[in-house]
Parts: sequence; structure tokens; C-alpha cells
Amino acid sequence: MKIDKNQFAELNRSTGIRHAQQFKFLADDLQKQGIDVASLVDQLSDFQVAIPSWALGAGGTRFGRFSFPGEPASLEQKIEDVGVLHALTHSAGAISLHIPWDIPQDYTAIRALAQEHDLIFDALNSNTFQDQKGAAKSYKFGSLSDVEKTVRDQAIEHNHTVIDIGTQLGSNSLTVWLADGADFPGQTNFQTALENTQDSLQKIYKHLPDDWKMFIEYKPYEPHFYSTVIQDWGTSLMLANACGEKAYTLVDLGHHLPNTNIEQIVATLMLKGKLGGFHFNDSKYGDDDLTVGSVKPYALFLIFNALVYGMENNPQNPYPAWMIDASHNVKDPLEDLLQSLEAIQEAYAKALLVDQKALKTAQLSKDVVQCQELLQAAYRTDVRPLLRQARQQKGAALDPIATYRNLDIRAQLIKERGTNSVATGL
Ligand code: PSV
Ligand code: MN
Repeated sequence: MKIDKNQFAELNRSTGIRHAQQFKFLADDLQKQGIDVASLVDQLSDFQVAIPSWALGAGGTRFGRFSFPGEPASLEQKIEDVGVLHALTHSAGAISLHIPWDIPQDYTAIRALAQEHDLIFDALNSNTFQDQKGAAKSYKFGSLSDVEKTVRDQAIEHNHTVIDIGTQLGSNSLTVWLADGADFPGQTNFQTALENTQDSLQKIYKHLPDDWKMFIEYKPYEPHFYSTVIQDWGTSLMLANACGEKAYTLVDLGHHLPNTNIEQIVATLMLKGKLGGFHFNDSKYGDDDLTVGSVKPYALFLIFNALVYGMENNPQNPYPAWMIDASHNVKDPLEDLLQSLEAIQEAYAKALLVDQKALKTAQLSKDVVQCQELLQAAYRTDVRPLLRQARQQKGAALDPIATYRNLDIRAQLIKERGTNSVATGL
């Protein structure tokens, strides 16, 4: 499946007139405020978010999973799906693989396919939270933190393999999300678990090629419910520091207890030059993995405001690796991802509109009301014409979801793959 952009050129033409009017109105207004609209639009079209290979099929809960017709059953089909998203939006130019769910059979062919869809391979994700077929040791009670050295060694070795696979794909980063933890008080010794984890991560780190980065993801609970070894950003940062300069913290929006001030975490990590990766999603209660921006769009904007500030003021922090980490239980996964991509771009555009100079002045003069006015003036701006303009100038669809529906892409996928295809993953 590959979309020929000519297929939606006609649709773009029919909505193009309305868009041109809306864009002109907004651009004139922003220009009067001294904003360089052309460079704003360029920043938006340059912003690329990786799509994880596990988000293209239906997700599920521990109570069940309802497959989505036409979901990709192979790595090739997953790449094609991300290709569809990228063709429609020009904002999903990367795919993030999970090993062992997505081990390529033919590296040359896989690389060529990704290139054909204008995609690169972003961070690879290791998996030591499930037992693999034929594995000598079980991760039931832990992996990198386990009390048994042979279990830790197996998990370390797996991460080495993931790095080797990534090298062959042209990727240059590894994300480690560790499920290790305990379900009951007294089950583990916190200090031993942390020390074992640090030692294991250092051994993984040693295997990284010079130009690679390692991202350490944290999460307060789940799958274990009493304690998690890497439970918060502080623990992740401590471990990253213990590994070295190529190790960073990864922030996943869903991995915080309710009401955590995530923008402050972002600001702190970027100041220290240690925010390496970022996973987008939204949530109401826990790690719900909902569509980005579907529940708390203002919180997302505030987080983006901290990210933009960091990108503009913290040269010590590398450009973060962006990824959507969402799961789809009831929506068409591709439509859901299109909504997420739009919400990300929207929050980014709004954050770029914040008058940072005026905000600093207001902060210095302790004008709290003006600080809020400035943030909310940016937030209340309808930036969608900027997003459409960014897509138009790259030949993508003015309205990605309408185009996806108009071209009946899901029906085409079902025709190709059948109604019972099952995506690999949890
Ligand atoms: C589990 O919470 C999780 O969603 C983590 O966020 C990882 O990034 C992802 O799974 C893949 O391992
Ligand atoms: Mn994540």
C-alpha cells in the first residue's frame, strides 16, 4: 500500500481556496505582531514525530483486545502504514521498532522500503517485560534488576542485540523501558534492585556505538503495583548520569501520577541537558495511552512551552527524539494517529507563538496576570491554518482525516490484508 500524492491533489484543490483565505487572515495578523510567519511554517513542517510499530494495530486492555480489520501483520505492512501517515501529514517521517516484535528478515529490503516511504528508523525499543520463546530465563520477577545474575545477563544481552539490529537499520538510539518492580511490600530489596539495574544499564551502555544515545524511560506503576525500580524522572536521571553522556532520560506523558507538573520536569531535564526522548499520549486516570490532546490540551501546550523554551535556550540539551506512544482500543489506529499528529503540531505551533520576551518582562516585574495573559493569548490562537500551510507546502493533505476517509484507505487495507490480520505486540 502506497499513497500516490496525486490521488489527493484534487481534494486539496477543492479545500485550498478556503484555506488560502484563512491562512492569509491569520498570517496578516501574526505579521502585524512581528512574527515571522514563513519561518514558523517551516518549523512546523520540519517537526517530525516517530510512530511506534506497536501503535498501528489495535491495543487492548488486560481484559481483552479487539483486533482492527486490516491492521498490519508484518513489519513491511507497518512501514507502509507509517508511510500513509507521512504522505498525508508530512509529520510522521520516522518509525520506532520494538524488538523482538519487529525483527527484520532482510535488512537491505527493509531499509529500501522505509526509504521509499521517506522514513527513517528512530529509537529501537528493547523488551524484557515478556518472556521470549525458547529463552533460558524468565522475567517474571525482573530483568535488569533481577536477583539472579543469569537473568540480568540475558536481559543485557537482549539489549545488545537490539543495538546491533538498530545499527543495521541506520538508527542511533535505544530506549529502555523497564517493567521491573514488585507487587508486594518486602518482595524485593529496593537498594539491591536499583544497584543491579544501574550495573546492567552500564553494561548495555558500554555496547553503544559512539554516535548512539540511550534513553531511560520511567513509570511510577504498572505492570507491578507496589513498586517500580525506575519509578520517576529523578531515578532515571540518576541512572543516566551513572551511565555517561550518551544516556538520557525519556519522558512519557502517561508515566506520571495525577497532577504531576510535567512541564517543570521538562524544564529541569533540559537545563541539565538530559532530556533525550519524549513520548506523547494523553490520559485521564493512569497510563491510558489515549489520543494526544484528547483530554488535556492546555496541559500539552504548557509542556510544549517548556520544550520550546528548552530548544531555544538550552544548547546543552540535544534535540529530543519525539514519538507517539498511544494505543487504540476503539478507533481506527491510523485515524487516531492522525488526530495525535495534529494535536502535537497544534500545541507546538501555539508554544512557538508565546511572546517569550514579553513573558520574561512580565515575570521580572512580577506581573502574574500578564504572564497568564501572554500564555493564553498564544493558546487561544487558532493555529490550524499554519498547520495546513505547512502540509500544503510539502505536498501533503490539507485535511488528513477527510482525505484518509475520502480515499477509503481502510477499505483498501482490508482488501489487501483481510479482516482478520493481527498486528504483533502485546
Ligand atoms: C509501557 O508503558 C510502554 O507504553 C512504555 O511507555 C514503552 O515506551 C512502551 O510500552 C513500549 O515498550
Ligand atoms: Mn513510552
